[in-house]
Amino acid sequence: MLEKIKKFFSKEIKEIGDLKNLEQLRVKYLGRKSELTQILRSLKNFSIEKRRKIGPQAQKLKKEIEIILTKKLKELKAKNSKLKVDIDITRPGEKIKLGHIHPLTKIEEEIRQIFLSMNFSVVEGPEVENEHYNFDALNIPPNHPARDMWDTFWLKTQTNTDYTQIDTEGLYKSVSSQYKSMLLRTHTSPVQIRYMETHNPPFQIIVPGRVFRYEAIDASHEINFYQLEGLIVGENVSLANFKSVIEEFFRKLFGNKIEFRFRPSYFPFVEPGLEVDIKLGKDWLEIMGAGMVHRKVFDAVRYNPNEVRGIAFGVGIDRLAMIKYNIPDIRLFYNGDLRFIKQF
Ligand code: YSA
Repeated sequence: MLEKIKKFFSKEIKEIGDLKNLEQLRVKYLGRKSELTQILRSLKNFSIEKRRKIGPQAQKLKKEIEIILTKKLKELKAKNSKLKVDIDITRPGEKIKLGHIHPLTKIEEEIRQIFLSMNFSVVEGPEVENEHYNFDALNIPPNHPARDMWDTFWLKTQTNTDYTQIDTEGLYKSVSSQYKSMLLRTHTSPVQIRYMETHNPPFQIIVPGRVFRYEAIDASHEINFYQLEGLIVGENVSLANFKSVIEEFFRKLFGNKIEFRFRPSYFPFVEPGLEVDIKLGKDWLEIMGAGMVHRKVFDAVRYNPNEVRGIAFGVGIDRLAMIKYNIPDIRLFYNGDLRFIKQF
């Protein structure tokens, strides 16, 4: 009898596919009116011998059936919960939030691509610099009046006290030829020196990067902004090369409508020096300093000034972005207003 119950149960459980049928099966085999329950209940009417024989077997079968039913119950529940996730087409979709690329990142990438297409290599340098690379090697020795062109964030370092001191007028004064005062770079030009120290001409590079100046903020000046340095060094490099590179760069970045002009200027690390302005409405906006690399700069990196010539430029990336995207105030780039960023 028990064998028969076991056989039928084993067969039927295999065909169960949902919770309702499983419950019916449980009632059929373990319910009050089930054959097994009847057997267990009638044990008391059996002889002792029979009771001893059938009792444990019936209990064992009951346990087995319970275990199998529980296992099946778990299986069906797990299947059901998976099904719900997969097929609940009434659930509202989740909106995917897309980030935006900052306009300065966007224009920098575009500028990189333009110069890469003109065979320039992209180089980077440190934002925390020392006085030697930011000034001295660029022909701006201590106390040179041109240092005032770059209002500097100086950093307090231990080496400062070793090699520099504050003089009677409260000015920073170098007391050793090996001084190494640290600062936040005021322009990307120090990377010119770093690159030339470790590479031989001919080459043409650009250096995009963040720079810092301790100066008053207004619509076109920030204390933290971005520059792109350019440097071409070779045997027959001239200002004509500079003009053609810059013209092509502007045409690729702004299209043919842009109006710009070259104007004589002064930087200690070039001779001659010039600046480039772009026309904005009725006004001109200064965007770039440039010139022929000064002999003293070549001396500092141990190039022979009689053998090589170079042109260099430093352009404000923020100003280029202001022109390209028609942004009236540089501060918009840095105030973190998402309404502004989301337009790009
Ligand atoms: C000049 C000659 C070279 O051979 C190479 C590079 C240079 C540029 C030089 N290193 C320099 O920094 N010149 S600069 O002070 O006139 O700055 C260059 C450009 O950076 C400016 O034309 C302007 O576009 C941008 N700039 C300067 N100060 C800024 C600024 N942009 C935003 N905020 C400021 N405070």
